Amino acid sequence: MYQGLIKRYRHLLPVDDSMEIITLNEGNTPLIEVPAVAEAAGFSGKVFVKYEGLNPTGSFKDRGMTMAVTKAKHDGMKVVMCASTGNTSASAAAYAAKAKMSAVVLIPDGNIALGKLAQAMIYGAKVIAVQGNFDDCLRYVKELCAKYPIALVNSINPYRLEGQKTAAFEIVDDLGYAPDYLLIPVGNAGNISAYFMGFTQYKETGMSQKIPKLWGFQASGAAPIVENRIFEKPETVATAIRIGNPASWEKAVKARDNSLGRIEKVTDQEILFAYRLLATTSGIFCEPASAASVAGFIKYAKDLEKDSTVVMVLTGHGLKDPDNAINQAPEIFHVKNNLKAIEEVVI
Ligand code: AN7
Repeated sequence: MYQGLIKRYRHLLPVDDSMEIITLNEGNTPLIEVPAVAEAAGFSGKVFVKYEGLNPTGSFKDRGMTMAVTKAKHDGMKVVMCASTGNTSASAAAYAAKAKMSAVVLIPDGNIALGKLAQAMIYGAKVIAVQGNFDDCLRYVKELCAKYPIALVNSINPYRLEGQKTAAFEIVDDLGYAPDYLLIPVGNAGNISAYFMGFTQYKETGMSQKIPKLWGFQASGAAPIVENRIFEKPETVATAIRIGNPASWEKAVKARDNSLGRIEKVTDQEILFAYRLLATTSGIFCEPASAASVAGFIKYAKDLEKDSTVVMVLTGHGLKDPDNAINQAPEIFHVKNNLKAIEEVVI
């Protein structure tokens, strides 16, 4: 029986037998081929999505959280805390509940998707909506965690990236080889750094031949790494990556450069086009931030080597953000309670 990523990859993770593993059986997410997306972009190679929305709380954050909360529990901490655009708060709240710890989450008031807010609340976290953006929230969290015995579980906690790197292992294990390219959304820039760690470790331990080129994508209204400047007022429909001053900025630049990759920007319009395309052509529903990978693929497919293998990371589930889905979809039909009315719409 599958029992989570720590158990599966413990020989490659900083854990020892004295630790109680806090897990919700995260990881082991499917790699799904999406030929319709390849075709839409006029690309001849093999194209897959790594559907991280199928983790227990609906995002890749669970990979990092199983590690960070396991470590915090082992260290005798009682409280975990994070700043979040939504997914980290949902994940922290769930793993804290599992660990019998409490969670405090700081979110930018009015700028997180509805599903994520619902999750943090129902898992029992103390939810603090700050009249500021993510970058402000992270600053406060760092100060409070330095002052009190509270475990910080944002991705500046090194255990987070250790857990997240296992997605790279799974991709190589599933394909049987390392892909040529990995395309991924970039917000706080932890995940692209984690994939680089994972692919590097697999190469160094002889589990794969090479490190894929890592191509990161930021929203054009929140593109600090692409433009090499802090965005004081980041704006994008993809609220998960509405971040103006990423904590793992330098690590991400290193991941980009050492993998011979790129970090580019995609507009909200391109993100939403990709979001609908993936759903309507492939039956896969991700949240807008995740569609930045697909938008980047469509925009830059012309620059990818012919007949190569591409993996796009879908970081979060579409159900996280029902408001955007409803806004982007065709109207529904409202009808009277009789067969005739329904028949008119059907035929
Ligand atoms: C769906 O939850 O930063 O570049 O506070 O939720 O590692 O930050 C979320 C980030 C991409 C960007 N896709 O990953 C948070 C948070 C989704 C996300 C990212 C996030 P990083």
